[in-house]
Amino acid sequence: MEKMLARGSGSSAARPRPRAVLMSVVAGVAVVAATVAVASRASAGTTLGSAATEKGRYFGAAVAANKLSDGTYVGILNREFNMVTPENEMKWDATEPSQNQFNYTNADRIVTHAQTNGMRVRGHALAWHSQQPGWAQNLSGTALRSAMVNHVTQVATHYKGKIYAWDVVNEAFADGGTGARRDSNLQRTGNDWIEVAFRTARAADPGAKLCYNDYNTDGQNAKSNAVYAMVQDFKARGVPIDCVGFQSHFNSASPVPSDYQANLQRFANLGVDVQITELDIEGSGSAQADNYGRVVRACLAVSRCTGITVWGIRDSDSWRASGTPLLFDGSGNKKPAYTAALDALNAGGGTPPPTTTPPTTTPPTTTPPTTTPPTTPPPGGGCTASLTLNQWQGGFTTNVRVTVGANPVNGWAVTLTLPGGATITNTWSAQPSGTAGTVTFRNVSYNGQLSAGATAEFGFQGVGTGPSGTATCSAS
Ligand code: G2I
Repeated sequence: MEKMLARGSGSSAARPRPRAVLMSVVAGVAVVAATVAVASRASAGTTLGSAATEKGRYFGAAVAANKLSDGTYVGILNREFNMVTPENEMKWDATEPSQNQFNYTNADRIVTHAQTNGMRVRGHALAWHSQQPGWAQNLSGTALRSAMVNHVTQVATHYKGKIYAWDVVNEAFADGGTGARRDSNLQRTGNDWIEVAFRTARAADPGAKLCYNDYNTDGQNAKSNAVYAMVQDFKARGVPIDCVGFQSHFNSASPVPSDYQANLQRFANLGVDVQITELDIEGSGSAQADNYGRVVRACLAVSRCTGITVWGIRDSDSWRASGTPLLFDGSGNKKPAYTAALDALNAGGGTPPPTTTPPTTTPPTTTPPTTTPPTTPPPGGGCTASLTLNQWQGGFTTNVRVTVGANPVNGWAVTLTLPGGATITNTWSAQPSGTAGTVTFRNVSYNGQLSAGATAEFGFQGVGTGPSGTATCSAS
């Protein structure tokens, strides 16, 4: 108020001029009105993130690691958004440029930025036909299937506990009216590649919501019907899936569908969360603003629509920059579309915010641990090993927990026998003696020295039937 008076009263501040007095009175009325409003309903959010939070949702943006040094960009990101999706940095070509050589540098920068600034992270994307590294593009059959399982396991394990939701599989259905799967090297490994990816992701990070994500599925059509049937089937058979992402890239050729909300709702009715994951709407002015308002209202009207992510921050950051599809202009100014989105978030009504049910932490198809992990260290030194098996048609992942007894150890070895026909394709955090039959897994350099009662975990995956039952553990 003092600033307003100073600006409005020119050189004479001692005695307010009539206009300044009027402003004081108007401001006083505004304060009273605001107080009444606060008393009757939740206060309006002043940013996209805070307004969405008041509706029990998040508002996110796709973020590029190389823009985190741009002050304007980071200023808007930190002020407005409370969820981030790495735009390219978690994709297969970025995280595993050579087979089994992982590079998390740029993705880690985004995750660290998010954590430091109180934002959550949507992981994007574990298995996708596009943006594969060259070595994966050249694989097929069992080799590609194993590489995919390894990739999902390694990346989801690296980010375990840090990801709100993973786009486990992206864009696996074809466009057009067939409702068929998209042809790709992954699809040619067998129709079950999607459920294998989901089961593998669940085994690696049981706390992350697992999503299927696609475009041109925003309204009811042959493609979204096919995704719907897949989700329905996964739910019926206990394949772990928690959410469906609707990319929502809109333009004049692909406008916001009239049945957008109804389509979100029918998926939600299958028992999954729905999310708007890559929103951008080409255009400008009030037409663009109206469309953004419609999208936000559709999400708010569906109680299991847990949040909205826009695919970039400023128009100049967009993959479709020429279509000026985002909420901030190239200089970082708020566009009418921003105001429409914020106003829609702040408007009354809508259904109650979604319940924040955590994903089921036990994969429905996971065999429970064959030995109960000891709650107290085994007496008299040594170690014990417990196995958790995640089995699917044709393949498995086994996680092993080593627990040290009453004396510290310098190393450990776990021996188990694989059923006939089973072959290990990949091991992490241990060194195996072989790939079939009776195999001994020894500690690697960083997890051999353990204090009394401490635990270490390692795992392996393979084709065929995985081992269950007990494993012997010996300490040195
Ligand atoms: O295509 C829009 C999106 C559709 N849904 C899945 C998203 O992952 C996808 O994102 C876009 C990124 O926004 C682009 O930034 O995916 C494109 C690739 O499919 C990304 O473009 C690529 C360029 O094609 C590359 O030349 C470039 O090296 O971005 C790379 C990194 O800047």
